[in-house]
Amino acid sequence: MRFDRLWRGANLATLAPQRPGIGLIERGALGVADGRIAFVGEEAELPAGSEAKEEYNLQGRLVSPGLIDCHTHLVFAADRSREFELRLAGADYQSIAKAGGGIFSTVRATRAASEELLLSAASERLRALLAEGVTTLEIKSGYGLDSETELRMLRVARRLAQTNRVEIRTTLLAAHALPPERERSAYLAFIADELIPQAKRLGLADAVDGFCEGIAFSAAELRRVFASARAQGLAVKVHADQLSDTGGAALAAECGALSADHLEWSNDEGIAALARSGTVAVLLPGAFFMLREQRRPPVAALRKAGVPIAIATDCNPGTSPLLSILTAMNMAAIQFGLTADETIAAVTREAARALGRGGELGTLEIGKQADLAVWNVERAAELVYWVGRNPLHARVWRGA
Ligand code: DI6
Ligand code: FE
Repeated sequence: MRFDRLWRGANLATLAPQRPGIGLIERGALGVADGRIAFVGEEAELPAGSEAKEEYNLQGRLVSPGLIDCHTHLVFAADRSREFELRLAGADYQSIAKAGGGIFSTVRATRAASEELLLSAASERLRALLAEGVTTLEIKSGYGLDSETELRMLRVARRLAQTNRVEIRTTLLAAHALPPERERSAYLAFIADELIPQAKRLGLADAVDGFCEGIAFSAAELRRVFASARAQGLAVKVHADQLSDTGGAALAAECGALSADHLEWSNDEGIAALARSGTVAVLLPGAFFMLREQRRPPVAALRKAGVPIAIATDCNPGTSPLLSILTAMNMAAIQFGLTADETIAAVTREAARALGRGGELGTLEIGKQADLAVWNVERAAELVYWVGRNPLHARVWRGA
């Protein structure tokens, strides 16, 4: 076989579903051609006469699929450290939002920010994620709540993908909160009938998300938004049951959502429905940590029902100013009780599914995009174990 690049002497965390655990192959080799994986297996099984333009001996380093951060709000203006101070002094998140702070303070700042300013702020955040081996991420809008700013946020997300070696999936989250100047049903009609078709026409959105919560929108209200998304051929994602049980999981399943995210308060019927619809549960330990939540997502029930579990940073200025997917992994294991193997699958194979990219990304299998992370660790569990160590040795995107 002829490869563009060949890595030998690797421990491969393939995440191939037919192998147990993380699908470890010791003394492995991985060859790429035209940006895709062309060989993955034991070095001893490399076909005789294999040649590569470039060859590396990894001396026992671990190779995993490039990490996937499947839920971020990376594009926004201004931080919310002032509100953080108020919360440290005893205020709570929902009352700050009700008093016009919270999400709305970021909306005001983001509306006032130029595209270039949003781009440079988000670029810096993106660099932190890439430095930890992230090769794909999702970015949501949701701090504009008007067409001009929502589309500007999505354009920034698209531009980030043009200037960095990374894949970015974009999600329209206009249904994040009701803007103070709008009437509820008129705003929802505007999202469903104008903004979603416009974002689709401009090629700016891959998916549509909505915040199903007491302080945001009800399941009944979001149904109309998601129906429009489906009609436009866009995927659906749902912020579901984060602060209370509002039937978000069941709504996600009903709308054929790729993912239902947060899920701290999801009930048993909702979980059963997610299992039936094949919707991925995206757990967000950063928000749980920052809000000092007490109620954990129902990991045991999700596991028992066979719902795939992903983890993401939820990077946002209000509830999860977290720019480390590795830290999110440790938090998910410690706070939510995931095993190390589940945690690694949650930021690779399952995160790819949460973005509708499971066919192309998230495992080391022949034919998939050659997005890899090479780690200075002997054992994969170290990726979950260390807090604040970044053992990334190299990041490979599309084979290079
Ligand atoms: N859930 C969250 O935790 C964030 N959005 C959401 O839907 C918080 C957004 C913010 O406070 O800025
Ligand atoms: Fe979020």
